[in-house]
Amino acid sequence: MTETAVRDALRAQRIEVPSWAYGNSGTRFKVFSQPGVPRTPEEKIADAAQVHAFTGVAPIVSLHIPWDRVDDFAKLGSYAAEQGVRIGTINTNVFQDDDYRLGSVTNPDPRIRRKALGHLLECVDIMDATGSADLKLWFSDGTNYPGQDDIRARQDRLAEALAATYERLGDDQRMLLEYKLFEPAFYMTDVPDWGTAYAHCLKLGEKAQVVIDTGHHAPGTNIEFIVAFLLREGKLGAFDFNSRFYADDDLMVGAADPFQLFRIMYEIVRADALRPDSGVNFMLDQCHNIEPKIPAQIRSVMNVQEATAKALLVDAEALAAAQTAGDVLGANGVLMDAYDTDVRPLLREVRADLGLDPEPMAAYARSGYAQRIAAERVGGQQAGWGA
Ligand code: PSV
Ligand code: MN
Ligand code: MN
Repeated sequence: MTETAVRDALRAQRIEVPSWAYGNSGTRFKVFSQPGVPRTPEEKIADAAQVHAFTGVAPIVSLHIPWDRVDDFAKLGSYAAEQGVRIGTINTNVFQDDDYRLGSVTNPDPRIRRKALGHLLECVDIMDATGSADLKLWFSDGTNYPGQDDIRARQDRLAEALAATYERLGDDQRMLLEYKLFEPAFYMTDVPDWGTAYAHCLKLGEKAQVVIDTGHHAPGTNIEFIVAFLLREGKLGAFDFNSRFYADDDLMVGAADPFQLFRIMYEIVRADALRPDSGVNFMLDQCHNIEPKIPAQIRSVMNVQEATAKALLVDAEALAAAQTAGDVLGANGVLMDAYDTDVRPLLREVRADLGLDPEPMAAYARSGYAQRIAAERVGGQQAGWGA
């Protein structure tokens, strides 16, 4: 790839940020409050707009319903536009009500299954109002003990709810099915892995695709293989980016393992799936429990940019030649050369080309926004509260 093509690709890159990253969060032991956190969906969008203002590549904000429920979603869309961003994926939530103790769409009780499906369909109504193209489905459904419920019957119930939701989608809308190995269910999860998600999506049709949340695998899983496979099958719909040392840690992407992020982005570049119109959506799904939230999102966007820049710098011709020749060390060396490149000067130039400060973290810190919101906002919400 020529240097111009690399720069063009980096300028055109798009990363979606989650509304919930700006609220207070924590673990089951403690939710820490921070000064200035948003009290409303509008304030979350305003904070997200800061991330775009300083990086130039994050103009889309994901909503989570009901955490971001408002009376008038079209109006929220207009508000986002005034802030210089737009509303993206609508994330469903069938996991926080008492009713969902034994599951949502796979619950043995048909009344609760109907309630959960009602929520999924309502989220498509919201997409109609916001102009969103993607519905993200994550189910906490599963069981804690062997014998607790019938694994096969639960798959049938899941398939039924997915089919009903799929039917409701408009022509330009997709549903994205996210899998997760465990948690909150500890024995069996109804959508535990990419294979299960893929099989359901394949049956549903073209508008159903798989979401890879990078924190949702067993330790040691080769995530870039899953990326390559799903891309080849045209079934990779989106990423929830974050990083993890142990389980679903939701730490900043690229913090725990920048090399893994590079390997993932290399498969994206290899499949020409970086383009904003490729059908792959790159979203952050993170919680900033102890660090300030807006800078953490800016840092995360920069981490994705750095991994992407390195992936774009892989000498594809040299790599193919070494692979064809069976030159194991040569091929590995080509990849590592790209990974070992310091791409920060290149990214500074890309930002300057976009009319931005080359150092987004420092520029945000100087802007005074953090001090302003701390003074203006009292009683900020916990992420996932206010439903
Ligand atoms: C579940 O762990 C998950 O990754 C899903 O994407 C949820 O919607 C999200 O976290 C909530 O933060
Ligand atoms: Mn996720
Ligand atoms: Mn998660």
